[in-house]
Amino acid sequence: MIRALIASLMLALTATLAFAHSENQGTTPADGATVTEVPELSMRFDDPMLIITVTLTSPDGTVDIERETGMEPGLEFRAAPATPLAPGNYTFGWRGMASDGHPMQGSFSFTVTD
Ligand SMILES: [Cu+2]
Repeated sequence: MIRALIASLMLALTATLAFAHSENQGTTPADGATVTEVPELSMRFDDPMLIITVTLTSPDGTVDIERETGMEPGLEFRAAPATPLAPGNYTFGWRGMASDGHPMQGSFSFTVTD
């Protein structure tokens, strides 16, 4: 009985913490979008997020990107491809830390066409 009570309390606590996390409010390009060019890669959050690492990958491997926002937590992250992206499917992955100190990660994908 007590064990079950503790388990449900921990579940409730976990749910509360999950809600406290910053949420990704959208990306450019949008997740799943098909675009003809990618002048900028950006992500928006509802609470400051420290973005620690980002990677852009295509089926051919990792693509160089240049980070435009710094290493301080922010509501928006911006980067740009070092060179124009060739047609193909791309996935942008990131790791960071929410303002409550929890490690976070996510990704979004898009397709570039001629
Ligand atoms: Cu958290």
